[in-house]
Amino acid sequence: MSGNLTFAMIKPDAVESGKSGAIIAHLQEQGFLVRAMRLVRLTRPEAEAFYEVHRERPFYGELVEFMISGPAIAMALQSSDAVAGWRTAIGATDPAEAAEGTIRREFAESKGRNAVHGSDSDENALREVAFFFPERELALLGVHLPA
Ligand code: IDP
Ligand code: MG
Repeated sequence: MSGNLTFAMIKPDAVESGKSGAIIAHLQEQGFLVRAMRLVRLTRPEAEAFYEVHRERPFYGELVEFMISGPAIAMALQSSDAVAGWRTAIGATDPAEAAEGTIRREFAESKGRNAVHGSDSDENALREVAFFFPERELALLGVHLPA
């Protein structure tokens, strides 16, 4: 069964260029509910850990540098089938390949500086929400992650 929560991030390129408001408006219009949100500045160890799965990829160093280059916005989003729904809404990794109407097509600069993040599985969505939001804060917001 697919869960109703996913983890999203507005990446430093989009925050820096003032696109956060438009991206949040867009996702809310598409029916995603913001259940938790925080402006964050990732440390190098945090960015390295968040993207640990890509450590051996050639773009890892560039990705980490980009993710620590400025503030980002971390969000827990709710919708039915949230992980797949949000991946569809953001579009392909490379904005040049992203479908018309997707967030990356509209707001991303390049394959690396691509405006938004979306979890790729329910398991990673829970891991990523927990990475950014303390359990106590989630509980106060009425968000309860499965154990
Ligand atoms: P995803 O964000 O669409 O899931 P992944 O393949 O998981 O894409 O890559 C994670 C992030 O790494 C991408 O969103 C992008 O910021 C960056 N990235 C991926 N491929 C490249 C590349 O070829 N050059 C530079 N950065 C890349
Ligand atoms: Mg990915």
